[in-house]
Amino acid sequence: MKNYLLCFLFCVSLSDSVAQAPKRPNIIFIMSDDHAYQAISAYDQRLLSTPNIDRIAKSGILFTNASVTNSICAPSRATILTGKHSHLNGKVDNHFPFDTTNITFPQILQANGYQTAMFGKLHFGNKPKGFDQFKILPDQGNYYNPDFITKNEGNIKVNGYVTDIITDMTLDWLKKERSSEKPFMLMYLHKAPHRSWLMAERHLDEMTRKTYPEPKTLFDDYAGRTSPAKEAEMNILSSMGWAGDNKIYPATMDSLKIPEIGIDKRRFVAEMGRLTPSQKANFDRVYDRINAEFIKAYPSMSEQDKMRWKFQRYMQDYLGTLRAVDENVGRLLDYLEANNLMENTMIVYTSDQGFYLGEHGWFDKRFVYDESFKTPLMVSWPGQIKAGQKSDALVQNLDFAQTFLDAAGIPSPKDMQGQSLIPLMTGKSWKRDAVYYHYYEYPAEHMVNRHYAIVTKKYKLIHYYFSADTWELIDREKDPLELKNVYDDPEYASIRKTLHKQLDALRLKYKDNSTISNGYIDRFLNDAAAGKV
Ligand code: SGN
Ligand code: CA
Repeated sequence: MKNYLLCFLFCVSLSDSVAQAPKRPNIIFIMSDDHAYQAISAYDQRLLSTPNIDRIAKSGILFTNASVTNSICAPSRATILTGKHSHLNGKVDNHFPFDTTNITFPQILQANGYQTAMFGKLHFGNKPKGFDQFKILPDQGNYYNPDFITKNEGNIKVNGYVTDIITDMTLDWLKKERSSEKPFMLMYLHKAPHRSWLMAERHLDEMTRKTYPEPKTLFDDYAGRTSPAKEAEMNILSSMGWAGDNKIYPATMDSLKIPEIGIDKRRFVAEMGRLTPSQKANFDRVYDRINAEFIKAYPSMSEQDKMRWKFQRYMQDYLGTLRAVDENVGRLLDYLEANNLMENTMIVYTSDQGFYLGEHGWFDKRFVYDESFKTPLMVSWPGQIKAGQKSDALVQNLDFAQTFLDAAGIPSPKDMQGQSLIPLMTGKSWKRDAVYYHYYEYPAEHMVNRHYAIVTKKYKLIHYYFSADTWELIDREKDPLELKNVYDDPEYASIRKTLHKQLDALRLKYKDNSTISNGYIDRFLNDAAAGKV
């Protein structure tokens, strides 16, 4: 704590000199929630065209190996803000409030003369520090007619669609509140495409008629890996709700005698209950059609057919929410262009983690396997970052804080654990051979066992350690679909030994000796006893 403060004061004391430096850049951090890189056309054209998000990649750099340190929402956000791994910033899981004694990069930027604002999803259980303005969703927020916690107006409810509203708020701030005297740092944080995947009314007709290619591993039987993959509760067929997720009416489920998965029907009813009569009429029209077709098809469906049907419905809704994200990113970029704000602005597009779009039969995230461990990342900064670059460097969400401080010419606190990406993005030398990963939220929704891992460009060495105690070694080059654990294969004996050594060194470097002792389990059990989980 003392260190944080010392560093904070040190950085503040720099503000006088730094404030005079010419042209400190504006920083716009755009982040969506659960946006898989497979659903961005700059990465992959099979699923969705995202021409506006792609504009950022085209005018800057696209990272193909960006990853998170802990693939879950609030912990990822805490790592982004603090530049520290979860075990040091304390936000190991989604359940408990963020420790606001942490010093975050927005606080440092603000103290050094930046105007700061945040709009959208934070998911911390408390208000952000270091912001001149904020309007944030409480907890996960809602897609329709959402509530907001605001800095100056208390709690408000705004009618409309969340992705449009967050953008309206952001543009309003740029137009009416932005100071021409100061550089700004703006966090523009979408709720979409988070579950329960409600798209904007204007996309319903078009997006619910599309079909999508299935991933190669949709019918993964998890045979090649240790038990956590099989035990996770995120298989589309067995864990995705017919009502809450796929929008089959509870009455349709009853008439077809389809068993409910979790509190699936209640989730659907609650979502629909938020709609205004005119919004509801639009959804009813589309859902009536889907239900009528389903009632005809269901009696002759095999288990494989059901999986295929659910996958298609999932893709329609998930990708449907992203249509509005892309349109709204376009609105923001258009505004910046029209107002000469592109030139001296660093723009980042990323997600709080990746997401499974049917790979391994899954939805959700949490695992260190690629689709949730990796996250989309692209950065533009005209004049500083050359357009049209691609990098496969092992960068992480851990690096944002130091990157932004570096861009502003402010030294980073010594206890931040990332690395500024500016040398890398501007063609100077930058090196990292391996990254560290640690996921904790178990037992919890989706039941992904705790694990930590070292990831290099060639291998992953993973230790699952709570409900199971198993090791996995994945050869990323030979087995890009990550289906085969070669930990006990004699051919990999020496690689295994080297990776174990590297992993030990990385845990030491990042000061992580925590496994079950992080206290999460005790808090979880207490919460469960109090009926909060
Ligand atoms: C909700 C979702 C989960 C999701 C978590 C965490 N269930 O609980 O599927 O894993 O959020 O997501 S839901 O039925 O309530 O939609 S995170 O992005 O916030 O970490
Ligand atoms: Ca998320």
